[in-house]
Amino acid sequence: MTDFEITDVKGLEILDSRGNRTIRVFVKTEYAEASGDAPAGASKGSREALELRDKNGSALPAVSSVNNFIKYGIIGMDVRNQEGIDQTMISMDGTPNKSRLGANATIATSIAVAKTASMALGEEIFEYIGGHRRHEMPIPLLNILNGGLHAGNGLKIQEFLIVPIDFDTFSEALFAAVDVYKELKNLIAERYGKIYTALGDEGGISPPLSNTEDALSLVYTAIKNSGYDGKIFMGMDAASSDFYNIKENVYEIDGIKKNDENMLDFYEDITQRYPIIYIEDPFNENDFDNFSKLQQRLKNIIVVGDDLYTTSVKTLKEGIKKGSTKGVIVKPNQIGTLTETFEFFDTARENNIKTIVSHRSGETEDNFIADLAVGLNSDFIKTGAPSRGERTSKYNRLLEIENIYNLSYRGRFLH
Ligand code: 2PG
Ligand code: MG
Repeated sequence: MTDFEITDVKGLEILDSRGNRTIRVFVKTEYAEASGDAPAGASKGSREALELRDKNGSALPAVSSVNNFIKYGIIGMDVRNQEGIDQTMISMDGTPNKSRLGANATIATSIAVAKTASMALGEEIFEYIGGHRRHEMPIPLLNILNGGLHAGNGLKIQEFLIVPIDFDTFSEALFAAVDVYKELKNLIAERYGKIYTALGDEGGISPPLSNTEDALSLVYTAIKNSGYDGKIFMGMDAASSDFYNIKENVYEIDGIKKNDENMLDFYEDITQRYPIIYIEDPFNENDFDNFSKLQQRLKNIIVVGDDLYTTSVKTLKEGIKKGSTKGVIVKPNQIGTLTETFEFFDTARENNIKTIVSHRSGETEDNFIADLAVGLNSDFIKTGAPSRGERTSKYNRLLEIENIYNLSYRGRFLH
């Protein structure tokens, strides 16, 4: 037996940040052991790999898939052979969407494998993932005001993001964004009462608004009041499949129905009046053509595909052919293994597409994506508001990495 041979694999049920059950997997070698957790989305793309759950939401079927199948497929393999281990799970599963083993089972295992390998080698996870090349700190996209499926208010746009660009270091950028977050909380308390500063699923405030314009104006006011106009920019994740009426081919937003042309005009209008640099999922998940039209019209904005691509190379290739987006969301659990996530990331990079490593709305304290973002040298990381432990665990790990390794901040170099 070598020091790197996998000696045991074990899955168990744990809770995510919404109180839903999910899976944690431990992978063990002679001298190292680490775990990986599967996060879970609320506004999922229909092409995402499937989670295994029973009808009551329990993750026990995924646990059983780890303890009764995956374990026996990968025990004895070299933990550093990420690709071989992921390929083994892909072959054992044998379906196009991980529906037999469950993408929650495979991604938690895949993450645990990478973490255990880095521990066995005595390396930081981000170094293990990215090698010893020069790393930089990603730009955080902070979701400070929540709507859509992540909140109980009437806002149709799911996420109102702030993007701190013009700062020397990651920590300066993050702490400035925190000022804006707090100022937003004050503004909402003043305007609507403190009771309305309740938080949504990703830690953003979810005030009782139903109009996009009101939300945009509140966020921009908070940026200006904090003195960061011109340094901190705005973004949004429309997650528009969730307010798309497929029968009528319209988007139901702000109390009216908008067709494709109206939506294009709507995005153009708000980008002229607010410092918006980022728009995710502006059209429904099958509409590559309107993504392309928007990207054409708004050349300086990063239009981003999340539900559009679901971290799948095959779908990304269609978007590349059509020039649909300048940015892609990278969510390991949408595809189910790290190897496939790396392939997707590399395809985006090779095509000059901006990369955004992202959390899910249902998260755990596992801070793996912080190392993933730095390891891959992604342009951005999207991991919620700077509050709630499952979000701050990622920010705190990024602060730790910056502090120890003195990495420079990408915000200065964004072009
Ligand atoms: C998104 C994500 C994360 P969910 O749409 O980008 O913010 O939400 O995990 O619910 O799909
Ligand atoms: Mg999204």
